[in-house]
Amino acid sequence: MKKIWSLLILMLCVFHASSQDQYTLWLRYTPVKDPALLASYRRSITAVAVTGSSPTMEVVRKELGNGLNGLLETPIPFNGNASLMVGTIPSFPALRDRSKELGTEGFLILSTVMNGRKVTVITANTDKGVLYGVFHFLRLIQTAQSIGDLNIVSVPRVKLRLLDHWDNLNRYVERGYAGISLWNWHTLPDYLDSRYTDYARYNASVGINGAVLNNVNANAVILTPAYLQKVAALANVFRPYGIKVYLSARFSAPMEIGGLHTADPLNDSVRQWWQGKAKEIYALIPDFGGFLVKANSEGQPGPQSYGRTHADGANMLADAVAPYGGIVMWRAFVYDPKASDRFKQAYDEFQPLDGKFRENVMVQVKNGPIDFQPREPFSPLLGAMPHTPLMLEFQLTQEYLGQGTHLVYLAPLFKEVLNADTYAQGKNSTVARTIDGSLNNHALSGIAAVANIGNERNWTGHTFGQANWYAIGRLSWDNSLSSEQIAEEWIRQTFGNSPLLVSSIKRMMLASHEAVVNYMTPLGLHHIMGNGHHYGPAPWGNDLPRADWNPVYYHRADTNGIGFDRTVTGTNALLQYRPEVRKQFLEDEKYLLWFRHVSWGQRLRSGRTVWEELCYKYNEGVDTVRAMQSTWEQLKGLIDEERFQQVRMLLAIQAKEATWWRNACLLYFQTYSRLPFPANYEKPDHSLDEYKQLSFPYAPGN
Ligand code: GCV
Repeated sequence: MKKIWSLLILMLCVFHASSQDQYTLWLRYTPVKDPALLASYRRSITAVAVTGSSPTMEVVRKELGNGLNGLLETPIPFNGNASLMVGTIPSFPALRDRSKELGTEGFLILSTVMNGRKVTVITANTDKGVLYGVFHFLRLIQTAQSIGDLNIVSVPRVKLRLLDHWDNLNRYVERGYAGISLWNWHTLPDYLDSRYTDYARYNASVGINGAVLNNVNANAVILTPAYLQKVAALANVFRPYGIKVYLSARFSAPMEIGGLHTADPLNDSVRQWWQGKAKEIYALIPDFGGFLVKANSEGQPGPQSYGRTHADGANMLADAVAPYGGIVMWRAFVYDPKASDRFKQAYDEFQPLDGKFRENVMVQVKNGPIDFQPREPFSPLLGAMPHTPLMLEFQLTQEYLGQGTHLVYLAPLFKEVLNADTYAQGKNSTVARTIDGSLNNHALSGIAAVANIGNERNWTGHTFGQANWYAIGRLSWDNSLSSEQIAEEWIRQTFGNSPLLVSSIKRMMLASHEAVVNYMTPLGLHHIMGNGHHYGPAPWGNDLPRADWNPVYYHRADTNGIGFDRTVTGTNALLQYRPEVRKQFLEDEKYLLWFRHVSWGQRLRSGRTVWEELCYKYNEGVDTVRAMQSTWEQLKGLIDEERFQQVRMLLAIQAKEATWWRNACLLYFQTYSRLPFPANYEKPDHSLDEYKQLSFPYAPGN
């Protein structure tokens, strides 16, 4: 009987431990398995000394305590005889010279000799820098690296590294697939859920230093006194972790909550209202980051309603927050049914405003010209506003990339954009250099990513969604890291250091972005998904009142061919890029249908015709997902059963949906190409009509 009880208790512990595991993301701090490594770590870290007493240094102490005790499976004393010494530069007079290299957030991890003893020092100019250094040090141990001889200087390339939450005040998350919003506005400010602290901690561990708490489709209520108290409570929790809060501001707030009859940015009462609001916010939150604004876009109010420009609107808000060091992030995501091509609109509206924004305004540009598609050419604005600091916006939540159920590792997408050359100032004017401010000497620089986080126990719903959160933090900090390096770091910390696990999961992750491009939108197809919820394929979609909402607007398939002619014979959107870029986009078949309408019979580099290549690519996408499934199957027993089964089921959904995408799209395009499927291709399991009949009134996130 006693045995049965012990067994039951053990089973409960195992169950509990495994469900805890997913909550703890990449900070699992499980004991180092390799005995030789463990012994060497234990020899190097016999005791720790942390100097400093701020709330951030308390976090440092706690993190080191938990981290080292967990990893080394032994309590590490915190005392003066330390072999690991942690504190800001003034604690280490001998290292004063290194201060210049580190800026306000960078850190130094150094193996050195002090007072005749071999020690490791983690230092920085600020407490926040020390915290980043500590997380890095723990990452080295978690990923089984040697810590014997370190001289690491790491400084973030980009200053503002933000998550944008599209969270509504009723906790519904627009395009959210991981539960409801983390922010429980109803119980704030009195009840501080421990998840708020954990959220800040995980962000800090990958270098994220800001969060826009509410949806860009904003509700003015967030700016009322009661809600600002709630925002301030979150800011207090986040502060020790170096995370600032920002808010999406509704442009018409002076009317909705301020009782004014206008929101005209040049109106004195409006200007005063925003100044008063800024004063009120900064009294509560002295380090408030600033405002994010979506204006004159998808029904949101904005300065154009008063005949004013985006610059007028942004500058008015910028003036209000400037006295306190705040900034305004003004989004360039605009499109209008009157435009000849949605692709061109952001450039047409914003490029002429270059140089007209205040110094504390950043224009926030989505990575592509349309809307977070599986693959987009980089937005032409990224090479066209040298006088304005541009903030790059990515999307972690997979609105167009399989939503909550597809395993898609996004670092390759981020890297493709960051590495793209705009040629704005000759060769090597990459998007990365534009965004980190080095190309045009901007003091402000930033990357924002639409969060994929909700209140699901494992934060992101899909375990592999965690990798995208991780990746955006690491890449915003250091855009020279490769997708592969980041994947490997994440896998080792999340699943362990077993070589088979690492290599197999990495293979799956690195193949996954190209796979989703292939099974959804190969060869440059874009925006052919279901209406509204954006779930599943609907290339036939043509019944919405605005042309630029309909998939047929984007693929332009007819009996002659397929693709959107954006060359000089079409909308000439290509002209928004430098000649070198134009040439590349015309040559690179990855972007073929973004820029050209080509005949079904045209031969491509592979020797296949456009129709054959489309079939080939769709099929390749499906095959890759099936290969991911069999790789995963081989990992049974090497991963805890809970995660193994979850990912297995999700991969099955992904394989089913990839097949659905392939079949529905090819059957539809075949009505124009009038060509057969290549011999021995898997036959579609439904007719085109059956696919068209599918309806998903309750698909999430809409
Ligand atoms: C927050 C797309 C999404 C919208 C989103 C919008 C934006 O259109 O479908 O949900 O709105 O982008 O980025 O503002």
